[in-house]
Amino acid sequence: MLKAVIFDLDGVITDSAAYHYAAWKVLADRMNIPFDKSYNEKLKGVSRMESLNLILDNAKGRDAYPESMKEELATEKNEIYKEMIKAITKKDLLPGIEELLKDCKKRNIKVALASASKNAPEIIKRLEIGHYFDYMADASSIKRSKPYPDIFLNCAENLNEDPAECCGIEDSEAGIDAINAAGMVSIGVGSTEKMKKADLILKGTEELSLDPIIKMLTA
Ligand code: B16
Ligand code: MG
Repeated sequence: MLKAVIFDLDGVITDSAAYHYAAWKVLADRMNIPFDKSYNEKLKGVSRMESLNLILDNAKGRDAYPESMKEELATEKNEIYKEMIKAITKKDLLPGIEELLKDCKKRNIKVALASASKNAPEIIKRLEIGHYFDYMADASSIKRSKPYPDIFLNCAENLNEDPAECCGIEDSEAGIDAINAAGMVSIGVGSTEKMKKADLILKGTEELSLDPIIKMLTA
């Protein structure tokens, strides 16, 4: 039985991944570090500090910068990002997401959020979808970030559900690895190449629906 659907935020519920890229790009350009959209794929689902480390690897290397400076750089990026996400409204929900949330509620399937973003509560508020969630993981209290399963297991535990009866929806490779490691059914939104480890691959969020997921769990 499908008991819970656990959503990633950036790139699944809304395209805040585009704002993450834009904010990191401002920082990288200011520091004269090469950074482009293809390299940005590595940052998806990864924590703020690890994202910065990956960017600094393209310059003098992550170990060449003192921790205090890295804290400042991460804060600088976050300030730029926070300004950018002020533009987010309900209209920025990706296609099919609100329908899926409503369907979960109708069928008594629990809903949780497994986002690595410390800005997740602000974005959920801006999208006006907080009332659909039974649980939202607090990114700052999760020790190991994706691809470790911790955030997905934290959701299952707080929902009081067996991970084997949960599914996770992700747009990043690190996220799919995390769902698989948690022993849940993994739904990947994106290209077949990037999502190849997912149990079910969908081109876009408009293709999301509960029946194929339920079928996979009962097969
Ligand atoms: P913040 P998700 C992740 O969110 C993003 O994909 C990743 O690019 C970002 O670095 C991370 O959140 C941390 O975000 O700096 O806002 O705390 O995809 O897990 O919803
Ligand atoms: Mg994501």
